[in-house]
Amino acid sequence: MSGEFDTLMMARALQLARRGRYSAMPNPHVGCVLVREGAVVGEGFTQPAGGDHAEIQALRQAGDQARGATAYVTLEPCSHHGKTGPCALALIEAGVSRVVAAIEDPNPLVAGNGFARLRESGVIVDSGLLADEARAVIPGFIARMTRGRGRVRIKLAMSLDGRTAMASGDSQWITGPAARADVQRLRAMSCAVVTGVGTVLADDCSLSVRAAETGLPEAQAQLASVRQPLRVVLDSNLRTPPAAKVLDATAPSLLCHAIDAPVPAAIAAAGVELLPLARDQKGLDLAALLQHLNQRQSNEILVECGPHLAGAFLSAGLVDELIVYMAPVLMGSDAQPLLHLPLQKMAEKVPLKIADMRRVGEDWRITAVPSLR
Ligand code: AOF
Ligand code: ZN
Repeated sequence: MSGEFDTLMMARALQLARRGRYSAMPNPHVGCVLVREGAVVGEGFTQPAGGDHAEIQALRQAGDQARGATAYVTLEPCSHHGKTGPCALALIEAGVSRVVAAIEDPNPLVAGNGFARLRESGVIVDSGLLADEARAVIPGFIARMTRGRGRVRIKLAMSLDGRTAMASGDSQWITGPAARADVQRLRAMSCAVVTGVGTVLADDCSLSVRAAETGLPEAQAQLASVRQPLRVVLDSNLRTPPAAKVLDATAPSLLCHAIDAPVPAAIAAAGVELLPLARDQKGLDLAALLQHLNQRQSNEILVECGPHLAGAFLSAGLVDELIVYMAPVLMGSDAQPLLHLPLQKMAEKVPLKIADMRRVGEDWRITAVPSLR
C-alpha cells in the first residue's frame, strides 16, 4: 500500500507538525504535504487556535497544483465545521485525488467521518502510515479525547544523590542553564503549569514562558511566549501572597483552594481566578483539578512542584510521565528527597520504564513513564 516515497513524505509531514507544538493548542498540531507527480507543491502545519488547519495552508500554497495531488497528513482531515471549515471538503474541492493519513482523528466529532467523506467523493484514502510516530507527536490531545484528561508530566530536578532542596528549602539552582532552557520549552508546549503554594512561598517563581530563555528560533519563541500557559497554584488555605510573581499579569493564573477555606480580602480584591476543590487525605482533589483543566481543553499539563505535591500526584495514579533532571552535584544527607512517597515494602515500589535519557548541558534528563497503566 505505501512505499518508501510515501514514508518519506509522511516523515516530512510529521516534521512540519512539530512546528505547531508551541502554538496550535488546544488544537492538535498537524502537518500536511501535497505532492504532485513526485514534487512537493504545498506544505502546511496547524496555525494558532482559530487559524488555518494544516491542509488549508498546504492547499493555499499549492493553488491549482493541488489538482490530482496526493495529500500526506499526520491526522485524519476534519469533517466538521468548528472554528474553521472541514478540511476533507477543501481537499475534495481542490481536486486532491489521494489522501495518506497517519492516524484517525480521536475527536468524536471527526472519528472516521473525514475518511468517509473523502472516499464518498472518490478520493483514495490510505491510513496508518507512521501511526506510532504520529501518535507520539500529539499525546496530550489524544489523551484528552480518549480518556477525558490531558497528559500529566511531572518535572523534577535533583542532585546525583537524589536530593531536591537543602534542609533550609534552598533549591536554586541545582541544574544548569541548558536544563533550565529545556524546562522553558516544556512550559511553552504545555496548556497549564501546576505548582504548590510551598514552591511559590520558597521560590516566588513566575512559571511563565520567557521567549529569550527558551533557546528556540525567534519565530517559534515569539509564538510560544505570546501564548502563555495557565499557571495553576494548589493552595488549600490561600497562603499565596497577592504580590506573588505567579499571580502577575504576564500570564493567566488559577488559584485552587479548599472549599472551606475563607478567601482573604486581598486575594478577592486582586481579581485572581479561584477554583474551590474538595480536600482529600493528601491535600486537594487532584482528579477534580484535572477534570477542570480538561474542560479548559488542556492537552499537556506540566507539574513543577516540590516533593509532597509530586508524591500526591503519583500516589493518585495521575502521572503519565516523569522528567527528572539530574545534576552532577551531591547535596548530602540532610537535604530533601526527590519525592515524598512513603512506601514500606519492596512490593509497593512503583515500577517505571525509562523512555529516554540524554545529556542537557552538564546535566542529564531522564524521561520515565509509570509502567503499570
Ligand atoms: C485537521 N487539520 O490541522 C487540525 C485538525 O475548531 P477547529 O475548526 O479548529 O477544529 C478543531 C478540531 O479539528 C480538533 O479538535 C481536531 O479534531 C481537528 N484538528 N484537523 O483536519 C488540522 N489541527
Ligand atoms: Zn481541518
